[in-house]
Amino acid sequence: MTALDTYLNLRAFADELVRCGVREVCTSPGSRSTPLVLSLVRDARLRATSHLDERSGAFFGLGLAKASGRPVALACTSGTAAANYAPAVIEAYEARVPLLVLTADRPPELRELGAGQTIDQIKLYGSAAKWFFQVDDHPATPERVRWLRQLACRACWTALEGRPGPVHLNFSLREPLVLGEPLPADEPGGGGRAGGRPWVTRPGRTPALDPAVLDDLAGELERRPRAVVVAGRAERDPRLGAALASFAERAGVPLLGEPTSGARRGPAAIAHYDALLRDPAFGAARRPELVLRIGDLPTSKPLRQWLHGLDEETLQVAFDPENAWQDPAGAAATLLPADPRRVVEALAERLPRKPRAPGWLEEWTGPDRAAAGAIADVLGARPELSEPRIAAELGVRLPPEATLVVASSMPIRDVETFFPARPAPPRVLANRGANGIDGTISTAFGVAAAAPGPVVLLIGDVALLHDVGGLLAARRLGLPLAIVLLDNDGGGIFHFLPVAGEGAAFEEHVATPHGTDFAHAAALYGLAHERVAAPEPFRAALDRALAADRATLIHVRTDREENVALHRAVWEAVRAAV
Ligand SMILES: Cc1ncc(C[n+]2csc(CCOP(=O)(O)OP(=O)(O)O)c2C)c(N)n1
Ligand SMILES: [Mg+2]
Repeated sequence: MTALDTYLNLRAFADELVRCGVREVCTSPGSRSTPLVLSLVRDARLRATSHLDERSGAFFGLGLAKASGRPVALACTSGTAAANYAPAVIEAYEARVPLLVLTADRPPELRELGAGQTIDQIKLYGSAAKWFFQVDDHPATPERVRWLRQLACRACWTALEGRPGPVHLNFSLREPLVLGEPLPADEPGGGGRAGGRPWVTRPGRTPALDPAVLDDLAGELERRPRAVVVAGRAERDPRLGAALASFAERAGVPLLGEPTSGARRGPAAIAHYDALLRDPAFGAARRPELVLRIGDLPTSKPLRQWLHGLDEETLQVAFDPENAWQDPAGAAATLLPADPRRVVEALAERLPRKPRAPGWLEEWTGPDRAAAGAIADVLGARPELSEPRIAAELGVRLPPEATLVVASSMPIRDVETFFPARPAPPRVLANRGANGIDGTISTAFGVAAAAPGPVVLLIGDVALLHDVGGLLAARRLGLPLAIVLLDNDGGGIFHFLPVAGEGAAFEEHVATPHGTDFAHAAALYGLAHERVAAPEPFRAALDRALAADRATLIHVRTDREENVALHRAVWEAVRAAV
């Protein structure tokens, strides 16, 4: 086994990834990974970004994969380096994002013998990897090179098909790790297939539409015209939101779409369902006959409780093309393994000209308008910038070509509660597979590297500190990103929970105030820093950040107690108005 063998094998592997549609690789530094990293970054068709910290690098790759819809390759060295990929691998599994996790390892004879930086990397990510394979080294015979091409295809297609997710290949790499001579142009066996085709193609990865299923669903819709559409996070198909909106409008049924569904748009959209459904009487008076569920279950607890509380008279049908089984209450009677966009487009064509349940949609749109008015009154009466106000401002001001990345905790909830419905909303992405607050900065920079327009991140202070090292991407990769930091000096979300009554122990160990001066973080990592306290300066700072060619931290100070009081005032005003 020579370095030439290693590099011939890995060059074919990298070439095959490109043929399968991979365009991005995120590397992290190390020695054992040298042949793997050099083979990937020397393929000029792959864009390579470098990340000091594997945890950030993996979340960056996750953001790239989410925004682009393509599998992204990660490559790192052995030991705890590989273990630092774990949070992003878990999120990718839960959120069903295709990743190719390529880790370097020592050959078997050096394992469990005290060799440096060597840990057990076999199945390191457990059940979070869709597929694990141990790639041992072998001379670059024609058979071996062909097998590596087949392996690369299998890794890519496995990451993409069915329930998408991460695959993990662990490469044994033997010294010498550097090739002292030029790599010959010829490949043993003659190279890949003609015309740049992958060695193995695997068509038909999306489930086909079964006409019988469509007939059944059309029949149910006819029998049960008082239907609602509930749409949660569905990031893989950017055209789904518009299709849902036109279907709901044609059918005359309310569309309860979380902004991450892309479906908070059109005249049937009910933007303020979270506030409305906080009043149990509102939901009780509007029991639907049919619920069509699309994407993940939305975050809103009142919506979840309402869905879970509907009795068996209501038929709940959940589209589940990715085998996600998003139904913790066991309320869905049918899980459809079909592409929801193709189904609603086909269903819309069969609908009568006039909605079958006249007045049903208006039972929702009237209160939604009243809720919007009540919210605007409460927020408008306060001159200062609040967390809800920021979410509402972003919902109105972000251009359609922008992408908003939303952190877990209150940001995702405020965007769900306060984003208005719009004809063409910006794309909204969030790490909601495991609801972690980790890796959010890096994910947003990954999105910024792939999104066609400007990218904004809405994030809390604890989440920012958790991934503060992710800010390095601003300087090292020169990526523009507008970070809107809601700094309430701790975890504001916990003030909504009973634990908030637990005094000093709550404050120190749950809320975790830290007193960080974020201007220093901006200075350390080379971001512009703007501190704003009122709506007009916020809008101006946002416009500047959207136009800038560097990353900006827009810093808003808020107060956790006041934030709870404001949310309660909003909910009360909505209840009174409806
Ligand atoms: C990795 C991880 N650790 C802990 C948690 C639990 N958690 C949920 S929200 C939160 C606080 C977030 O605070 P911040 O980002 O400031 O947002 P805020 O609650 O103030 O809106 C924590 C620690 C989590 N979701 N993920
Ligand atoms: Mg906070």
